[in-house]
Amino acid sequence: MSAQPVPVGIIMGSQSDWPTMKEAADLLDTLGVAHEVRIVSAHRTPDRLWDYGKSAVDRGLQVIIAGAGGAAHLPGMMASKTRVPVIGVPVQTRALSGVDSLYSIVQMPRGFPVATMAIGAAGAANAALMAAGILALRDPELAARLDAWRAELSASIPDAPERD
Ligand code: RP5
Repeated sequence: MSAQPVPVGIIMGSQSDWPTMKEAADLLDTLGVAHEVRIVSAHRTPDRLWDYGKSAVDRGLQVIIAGAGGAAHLPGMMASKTRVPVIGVPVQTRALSGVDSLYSIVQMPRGFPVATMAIGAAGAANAALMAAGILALRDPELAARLDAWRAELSASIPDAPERD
């Protein structure tokens, strides 16, 4: 019997992106969504990027979360290589606070979209939630887990702020 394909690929340009992208991996773990994690750099490992994108459909990937910082070409290049939806996470940089990453990812030409999240950890977590929402369209059990996660978050928000 062949193993179930892993539906979500989390890729990042560098080991230094991991503290940010871990937010996505942890949230997918919480929601029970199987995923793989790889370092794939648009600039340092372009052949790896090409192979990953070329094989994504055949391997059964349904969503790719791609995080990169600075001249963040990884999500866009991945979107050019596969029709699997790509969710881009701009990693916060020291020099320009991640605005460079955001602009590199968000401003795609017509025809090759990248669903671009917020800069940094919140963006990585939201990428996981977006991926889960896409998969939940055809997975009622995941849909229930995602609804429960959202309800729990809402319930944790107090009605009024604590006043000093
Ligand atoms: C990008 O360059 C990576 O995505 C990372 O955010 C940034 C810096 O990489 P390192 O120099 O820390 O490896 O490709």
